[in-house]
Amino acid sequence: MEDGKTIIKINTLSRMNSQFNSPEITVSAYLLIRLKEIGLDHLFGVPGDFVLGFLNQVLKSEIKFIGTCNELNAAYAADGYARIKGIGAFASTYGVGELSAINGVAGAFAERVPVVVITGSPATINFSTHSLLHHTLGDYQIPLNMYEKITVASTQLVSGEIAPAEIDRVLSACLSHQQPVYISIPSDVAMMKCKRPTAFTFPTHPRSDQDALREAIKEAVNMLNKAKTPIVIGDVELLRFKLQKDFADFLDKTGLPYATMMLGKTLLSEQHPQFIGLYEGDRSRDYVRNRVESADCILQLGTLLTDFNTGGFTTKMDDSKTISGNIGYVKIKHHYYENVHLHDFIQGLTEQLTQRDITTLDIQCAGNSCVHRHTEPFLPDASKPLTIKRFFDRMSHFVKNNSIVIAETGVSLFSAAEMLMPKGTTFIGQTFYGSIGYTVGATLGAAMAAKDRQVILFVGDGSFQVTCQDLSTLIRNHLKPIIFLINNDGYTIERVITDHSYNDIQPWHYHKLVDVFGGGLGIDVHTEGELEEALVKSAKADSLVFIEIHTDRMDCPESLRSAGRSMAKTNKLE
Ligand SMILES: Cc1ncc(C[n+]2csc(CCOP(=O)(O)OP(=O)(O)O)c2C)c(N)n1
Ligand SMILES: [Mg+2]
Repeated sequence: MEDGKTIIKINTLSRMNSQFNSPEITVSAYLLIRLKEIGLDHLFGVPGDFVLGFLNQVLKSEIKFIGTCNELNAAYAADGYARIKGIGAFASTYGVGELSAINGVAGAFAERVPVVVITGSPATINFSTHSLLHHTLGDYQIPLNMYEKITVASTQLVSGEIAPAEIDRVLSACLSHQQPVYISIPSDVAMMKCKRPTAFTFPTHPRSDQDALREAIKEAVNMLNKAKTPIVIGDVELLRFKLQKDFADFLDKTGLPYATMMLGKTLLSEQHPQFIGLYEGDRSRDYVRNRVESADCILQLGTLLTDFNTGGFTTKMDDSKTISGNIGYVKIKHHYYENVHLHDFIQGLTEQLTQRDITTLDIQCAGNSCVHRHTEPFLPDASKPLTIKRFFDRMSHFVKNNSIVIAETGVSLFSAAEMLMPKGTTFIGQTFYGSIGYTVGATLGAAMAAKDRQVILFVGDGSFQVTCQDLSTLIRNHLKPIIFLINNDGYTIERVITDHSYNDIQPWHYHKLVDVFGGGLGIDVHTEGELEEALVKSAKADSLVFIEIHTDRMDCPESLRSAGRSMAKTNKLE
């Protein structure tokens, strides 16, 4: 340890390093070596003249460039990749490219996903002459200024001397905050020489204020020990800050039951015997809602109380019974302990709490009460038109252990959230920021990050129309996700708020797109029997599979209707 930081030597430091035997390498090579060290194997992006120098160096490196059809999808792909691998990145050109990606980066900022934005900008001289080059906006600082709002650190590299320290500073911030960062490399700086990197210093967890930590743990342990029906709610910060193991150890030691919120879905395997299901206020299943709301002590760990997480702010968790541990602070009842970090807090609780008698804790495992139960047999009625309920019932039998399930905002997200995921399955949804079209890019990223895992995407027709081009990138890279497109003739999630003609879209023959884009198996499904046939064919296919599911326009889960009612109210549409 040195200054509270752990030095981790990485032996991959690196083919690129040895490619050039001089004591110096280029700024581009320095950045690429660092990205490789922190776990990046693929870089998404779209070329443009200002970034070509950097991309030429990418081609010589150990990092593979994956071209996408547009920069927004590159950002979504980097986000999906980062959710699996712990880091994601994309490269784009100045102005037109990077600004196309901005919505994808904003989503990563909101949901705490570590994405590195690399933009190739005009040569440094142009920043002082303000020459009216293509893609510029007159003021050369505008893109950087815009990105400053949605990143935790940003830099404009100006020379080979300062580039290494700047790159290290920005990448450290990305990892310690688990949020996006922005690196702008002028085209001349990309090829400037700089020093070789020494081993990267990975940021470690910040140190808690020890007195505050001790006091917070003491108070929390007291409350939990006295409680007869305590409940734990684990959520997104545990995922993002990789505290799953600490959380699992805490559950093993105490035997306490836990729920997750939507953003924290599949935080641990949903087959965990202490997992009771999703808690989302009034949108929860009865048992889960009652179990949480009648608990005499609620321990929230890493929760983010967004509208979708809280069922439209309908959660009822009395502050006077609640302990809440978050990144950087603990709140107990109505007071705060500052500078108490989540990992220290969980570890302290684990040390001091003892095993409870689980027979007294009213633990009904989630499989008994979830909406789409894999515990009940599914018997298809061949001629019956498919409904959303039946489709997701079927899917709860179809998804295999260790899959990655991705669900788009809309009927897909609200339904898939109510499936109990099999062991080892990771669930991805942009449940807070909710930018439609996200999942097509995220599927590309996740499939690239985990080639050995089955990736399943549920996406609505409206969302798919936003970003569908990168279906072709999945095909181009021989990736083989199974995509279920829910064709319900438009924006059902908006129809349940208020239904007018602006929710209609042009109907496409979606399943035929695989042919247009160059390969894969496309199947059209209207009935339960056709779905069974499609699933049999998909099992035999050695390619991407695209199954278009037709359902009624207004067919959706009750949780989505409830969300619609609450959005109508919030937006004064009633
Ligand atoms: C980029 C973006 N534009 C607009 C919206 C508003 N919006 C939310 S959901 C939605 C429609 C989604 O339609 P679809 O994918 O067909 O969902 P489903 O019919 O399954 O509910 C729209 C337009 C958004 N969330 N993101
Ligand atoms: Mg739709």
